[in-house]
Amino acid sequence: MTNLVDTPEWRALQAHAEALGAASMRDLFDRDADRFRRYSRSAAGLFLDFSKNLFSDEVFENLLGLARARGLEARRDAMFAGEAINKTEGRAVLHVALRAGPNADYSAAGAPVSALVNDELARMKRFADAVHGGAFKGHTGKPLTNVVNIGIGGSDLGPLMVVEALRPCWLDGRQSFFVSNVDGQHLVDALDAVDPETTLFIVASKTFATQETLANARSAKAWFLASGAGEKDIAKHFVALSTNEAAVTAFGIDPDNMFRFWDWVGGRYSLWSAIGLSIALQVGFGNFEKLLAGARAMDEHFRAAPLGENMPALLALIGVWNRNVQNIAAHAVLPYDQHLHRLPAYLQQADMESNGKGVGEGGEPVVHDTGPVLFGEPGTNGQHAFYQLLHQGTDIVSADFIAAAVSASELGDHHQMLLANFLAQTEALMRGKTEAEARAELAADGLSQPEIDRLALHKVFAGGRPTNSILMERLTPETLGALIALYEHKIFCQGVIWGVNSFDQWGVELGKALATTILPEISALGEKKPGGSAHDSSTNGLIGWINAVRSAGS
Ligand code: G6Q
Repeated sequence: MTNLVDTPEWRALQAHAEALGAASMRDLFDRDADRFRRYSRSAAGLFLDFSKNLFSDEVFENLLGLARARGLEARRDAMFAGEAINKTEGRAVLHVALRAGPNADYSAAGAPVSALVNDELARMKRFADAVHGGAFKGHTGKPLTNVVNIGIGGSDLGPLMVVEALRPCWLDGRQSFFVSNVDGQHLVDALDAVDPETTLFIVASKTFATQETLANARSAKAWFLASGAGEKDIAKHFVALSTNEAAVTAFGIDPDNMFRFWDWVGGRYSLWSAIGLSIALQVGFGNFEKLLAGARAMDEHFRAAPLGENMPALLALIGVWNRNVQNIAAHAVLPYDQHLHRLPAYLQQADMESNGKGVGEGGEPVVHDTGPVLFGEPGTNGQHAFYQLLHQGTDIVSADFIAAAVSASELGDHHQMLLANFLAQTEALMRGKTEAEARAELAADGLSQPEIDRLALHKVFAGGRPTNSILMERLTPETLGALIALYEHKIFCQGVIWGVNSFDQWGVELGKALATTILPEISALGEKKPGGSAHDSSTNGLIGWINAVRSAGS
C-alpha cells in the first residue's frame, strides 16, 4: 500500500489546512448556523457532536476520501470476518464475536467460535447465579460476598472501569476489589478488608504467565491457607480466567473452576470475555448481558453505516486530522460523570498500547505521527487542576467531553451544575476570548487603564481548541457498552489509517525482560548485596543505593 504521506488524499488535507489558514472556529460557526446539525451523529444510544473541531466541509469530504483510500471498509470487514489481521502475532481480532448474541456465527481464521463463546457465557452465568444464590459457597458454608480480582493491564483495567461505572447496578451486600500492582501493598490493602471465609479470588490472566499476577495470586493463596483453610478448600475460593489450562492446573486451580477465552481476544479488548466475570458477579449476569448488548449495537452500526454516518470512523478521522494535520500531540478524555472516573485510565491503555507505534504493519518505520498522549480526569475536578493548560497553554490539546443528560443520582441541582460546566468548557475552548473582549470586561468591572493594560493579555483565551461532545440519555450497562465499543472501533480505524497493527504490544517487552535480569540483583531486606555492575552507571548506582538501604534491614 502507498505510504500514507504519499497519498493524494493526505496531500490534499495539508493543502486544505493551509486554505483554512487563520479561520477560527468562531468564524466557522458564525458562517454556518447549521454546523451543529451537519456535524453531529447518533448511534447505539450515543450522540456525538464533533462540530467544535477546526475543519471545513472540504476537509470533511477529504477525510472520508482518506478512509476509503486506506481501505478502511475492507479492513473492517476483514476484522468481522475473523481474518488474522493481527499479523505480527498471526491472530484474528474478534472481540466483536464475544458480544454478538446467541444467534451469531463468527469464525476466527476459519474455525467457528460462536458456539464456544456462548457455552462459556452460559458457564459464567451458571457460576454467577450459583454464587449469588448461595449454591456455590465458601468452605465454611458462608456465602461468597467479596471478590478479589487479581490481574493486570487488560485483565484488570476493563473490569475495574466497568464495575466502577455501573455502581448503581451493584448487587446488595457485594464488594469487589481489584489487585493489579506487584507492589505488595495493593494486595495487603485488599486482604485487610476481606474475610477469607467469604472471599472469592479470581485470578485473571490470559497467558497465566504474568509476573505480577502470579506473584499476587501465590501470596493470596498463601494468605488463604494461613487462615486455616486446607488445599482442598482452594476449589471453593479460587477461580481462573485464562487461555492456558496447563498453567492454571499447575497453579493448583481445578480446570472446572476455569473460565476460558481464546488467543483471538486481545488483553485490552477482553472485558467482554471470561475476563468480565468480576463484572457479572458485582452487577449480576443480566447487567453484564446488557453491557454486551450495548456494545453489539455499536458493532452493528460500525459494520453497516456508511463512512459519513459512521460514528467510530468519524471520531477516528477527526482524531487523525487533529493529530497529523493540526499537530496536536495530546488528547484528553473528560467524563463529566464520577462513575466513569477510571475511563481515562482504561482508554490510556486501549489507545496508547494499540496505536503508540513507530513501525508500520509491513515492518517499515512510519514517517508520520501516530497515537497521541492520552490522559484525563472526571469533570468538574479537572477544571480545578489541568484545564488551565487546555485553555491557555502553549500546546493545543484536543478533548472528548462525555456526559449523561440524566444522572442515576439526581441530587438537587447538582446534575444541572455538572452539565452547565461541561457545556461552558466546550464553548470556552471553542470561542476563547479576544483581547478586545477582555479589555471591555475589565473596563466594565471598573478597572483603571493601567490595570487593564497590565491584566488584559492574561485574560485572553485563544479559543479554537478542538473538542468532541459525547452524550447519552443515562449511563446504563447498554450505553456504557456502546461507549467502550465506540472507542475500540475508533482505535481500530486510526490504526488502519496510520498503517500500524493496533493489536500487538511489542513495546512492553524490553522493560519486562530487563526486570527479570535485575530482580536477583535486588537485596532482600537485611541481606548484604553489592551494587550493580552489569548496567550503565546510573542503573548500577541506583541498585547500589537501594541495596545499601535494604541490606541495613530498615
Ligand atoms: C493488553 C496487554 C496487556 C495484558 C497484561 C496482562 O492488551 O496484552 O495489558 O493484558 O500484560 O496479561 P495476562 O492477562 O496474560 O496476565
